[in-house]
Amino acid sequence: VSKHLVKNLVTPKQVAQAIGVSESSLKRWCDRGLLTTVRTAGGHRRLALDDVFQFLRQSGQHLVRPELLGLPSNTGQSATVIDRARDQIRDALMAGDVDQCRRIVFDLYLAKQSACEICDHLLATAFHDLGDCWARGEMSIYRERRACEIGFTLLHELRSAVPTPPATAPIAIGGSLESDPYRLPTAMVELVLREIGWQATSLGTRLPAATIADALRDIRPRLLWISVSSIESVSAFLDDYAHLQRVATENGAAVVVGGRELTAELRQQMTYSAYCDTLRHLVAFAASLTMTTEQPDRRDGSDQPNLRWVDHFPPKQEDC
Ligand code: B12
Repeated sequence: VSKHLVKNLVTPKQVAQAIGVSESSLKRWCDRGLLTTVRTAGGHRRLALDDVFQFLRQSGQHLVRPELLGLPSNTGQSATVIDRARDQIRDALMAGDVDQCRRIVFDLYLAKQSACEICDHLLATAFHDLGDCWARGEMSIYRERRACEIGFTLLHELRSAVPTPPATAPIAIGGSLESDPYRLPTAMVELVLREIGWQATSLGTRLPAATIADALRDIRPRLLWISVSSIESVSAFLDDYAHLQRVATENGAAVVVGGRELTAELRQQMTYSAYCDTLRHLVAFAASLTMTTEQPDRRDGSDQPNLRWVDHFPPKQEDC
């Protein structure tokens, strides 16, 4: 991995060789606006890695030397359908084969699967399987922990591949409360919101409610997510959550909750803008928050005022 990959910038030569085209072809694509170049302080042309990934997804160009973009050299040779990749990634996670995992994830991503689908249908499912293996005593704990580290790395890498949200994009923050160490769900929420153009930042796990309240006041996001995969004391959780929900509402943020511990019984004691049991539901809800444009009423063609989708403020309770 070159020093530019660390900064998520690649040279035109790297990209041309990775795709197997001449530098002049690449330059033509840049001139036609298919790829954007930036200049380094020293005046050299560079391409942003997320831009290159979006170009590859849209153009369907194959990588002949994927390693030049930091991907395993055999990228492009595994399944491009999630169903087929599921068993492969579970086995690779169990074996601690990070390169194979990366290849599976990026092959799917380059074949236009969304990060959201990859998280919901590939990674989450693989981790559920790993949990079942662990529970049956068929897998030593170190394999599970190692798989988590790999999962976290992959989410981070996918985060670099999705387009960087514009500075004007709505802001979302979130994480898990004090008794909850589960890192993958909140990292997935961040990734998926970024994929649909939100400036999303996961604050991490095991957060005291007071510090999330500080973040709400300091950052004033449009959306707060709380991921709930583990609860030590139900009453402490409900108190913390109620406090946060109040602060969020006072600061104009919708609250989205999700996670395996949120039983129907628990949810009945909580107020939230949306409960989502998959990331796909989150995408639909987040999109509804930003849907403010005039929608033409095509039903009768009359000159009645257009239907207008407005922000859900004050946030209303909704099960997505
Ligand atoms: C990895 C793991 C751990 C790791 C986590 C490491 C880390 N830093 O993240 C560690 C080592 C901490 C751990 C510990 C324990 N674990 Co554990 N763990 C798992 C495992 C294998 C994967 C968890 C995971 O990340 N899944 C992937 C996520 C992404 O999937 P998900 O939670 O379903 O999330 C999806 C949706 O729910 C939704 N979603 C989730 N959150 C949110 C939030 C929002 C806002 C939205 C919109 C959507 C959303 O989107 C996601 C994508 O679809 C699970 C198995 C499983 N079924 O998940 C067991 C599992 C959860 N663990 C289990 C157990 C028993 C434990 C321990 C009690 C073990 C022990 N004896 O010490 C401890 C408890 C720790 C605690 N304080 O709670 C059991 C729980 C059983 C039960 N009925 O409660 C499971 C189910 C394993 C099993 N099959 O038995 N664990």
